[in-house]
Amino acid sequence: MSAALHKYRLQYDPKLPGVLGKIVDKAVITEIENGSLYHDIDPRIAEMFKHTYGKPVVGIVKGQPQQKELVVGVVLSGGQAPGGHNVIIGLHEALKKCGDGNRLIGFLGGPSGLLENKYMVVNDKIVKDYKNTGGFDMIGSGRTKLKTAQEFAIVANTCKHHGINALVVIGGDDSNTNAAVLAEYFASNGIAIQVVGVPKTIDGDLKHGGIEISFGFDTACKTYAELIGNIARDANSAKKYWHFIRLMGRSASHIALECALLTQPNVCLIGEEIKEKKISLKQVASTIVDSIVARANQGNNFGIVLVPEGLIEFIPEIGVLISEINELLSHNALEISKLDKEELLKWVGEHLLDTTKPVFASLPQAIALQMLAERDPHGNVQVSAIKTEELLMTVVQQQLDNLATKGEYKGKFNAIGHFFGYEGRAAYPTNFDADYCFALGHTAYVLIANGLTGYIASIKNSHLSVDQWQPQGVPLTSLMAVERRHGQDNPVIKKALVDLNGNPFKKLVANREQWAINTDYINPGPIQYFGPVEVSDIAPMTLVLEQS
Ligand code: FBP
Repeated sequence: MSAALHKYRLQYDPKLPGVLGKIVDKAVITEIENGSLYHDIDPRIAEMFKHTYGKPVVGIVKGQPQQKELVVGVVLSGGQAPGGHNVIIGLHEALKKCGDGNRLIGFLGGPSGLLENKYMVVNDKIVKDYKNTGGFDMIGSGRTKLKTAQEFAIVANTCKHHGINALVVIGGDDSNTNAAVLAEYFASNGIAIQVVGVPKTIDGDLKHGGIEISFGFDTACKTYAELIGNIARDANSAKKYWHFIRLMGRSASHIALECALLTQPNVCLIGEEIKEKKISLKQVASTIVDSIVARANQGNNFGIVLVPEGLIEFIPEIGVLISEINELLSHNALEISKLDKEELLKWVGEHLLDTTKPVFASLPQAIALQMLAERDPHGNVQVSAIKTEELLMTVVQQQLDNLATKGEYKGKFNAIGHFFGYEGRAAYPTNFDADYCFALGHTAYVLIANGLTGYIASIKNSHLSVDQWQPQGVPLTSLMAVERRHGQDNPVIKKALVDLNGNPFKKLVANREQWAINTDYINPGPIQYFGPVEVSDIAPMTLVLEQS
């Protein structure tokens, strides 16, 4: 805690749009949009959320001072994302500005803190060391999913015990799904506790019409891009390694795409494209092989390949295999729990459909085992534990060996695998994330003070300068779909995947043939917190390309 940077980050005052900075105590909501919001929503969502469905997007304008005294609970949920502390501090500051009796209670270790009533009162003393810092260590986080009516009742009791009027859930798609379900539970049971979400995830996939970006994406991508840029420069200096770099992001490839736009690697695979075009594992490997051969012909036996961690699920034959394994594991949990690793491999191999058996059998054993690892509490396969870069390195090596036997490849292939994920989740937030999170915390306060529930805080025009940001509230049910998880149909917030018609992907497509052959790497360098705004206050490239 004593590093010089830490001291200077504590002194940074996050910027706020006027309506939140100067008049937060008089901020009221105004309806912005309703009609078009629910066009594509599965009709079952209206049935599942009878009390919270169908509300409008709301904006924030100047009105009358708020009167009510508020006790607010806050919980961090899911994986770390830089900026989470600033959401809490933004909420705390707004509560402080708007009433001496207002209080903020942080539940510890994620949603389980609500079940176990583990908490701390957030006050000036607590927050003083956390302003503009990364990580979630102020109150901790966790992945507990609140599922049963019994758990919801416990949460209600915990909140009543503290006199809580509203709960703020800072989380990704799964956690905000939890927030929506909890808001509906409270509303349908006549419990006067509001629930408001805040969009968090480095994955960048909690992004829909009303939500332009989730916090943490910017800092995580800039951290990875620095590392990729350094590796690319090392590769171009030593000229002897191909680096296969897998990047976090669970399903969506937003992180890989943003990092590619920032660093210009030789190959960047996009899971969504591979799924759409039904590209097989062999064909994915041949794309890389084409670049390796072309570069070897110029004497360049080195290069950079970016691999999104969710790629494995998007390769059609492996996606089918994973869905089948998900169903098998969820329907036979008891039988499977008694098996050791070898027995489990054999059991799954025997119980798969005849069409998928050969795909499973063709995988290196280590990868097959990684695919069978325990699902997370939301039923997701843990893609961060599957070493897709190594699978690709193996298949690429096989294809190069074949070409070499035919005399069609004479280069040298030395591959090194990397995985960047945890390295970026607790970094000091960029100025963009620091400001964005502080504004989201204030926005959550305004939604609560105006009596809303089942909403998520968001900022419109976030690609522009902070004075042009427009805070708003988006109804959570407008983001929802019905999906199959744990072998059942459940309401979930749709993950926003890479849009193949969107500007960021088009920019990659326009350049990737050149990047595959040339050495056009960009080394963006480390995140800058001070200095000219062109280096310290840059919005994520994906956001800028999408919004402009
Ligand atoms: P959230 O969706 O909760 O923000 O987490 C995202 C993520 O960082 C993914 O990129 C990654 O696959 C996963 O969490 C890793 O989970 P864990 O922290 O449990 O290892």
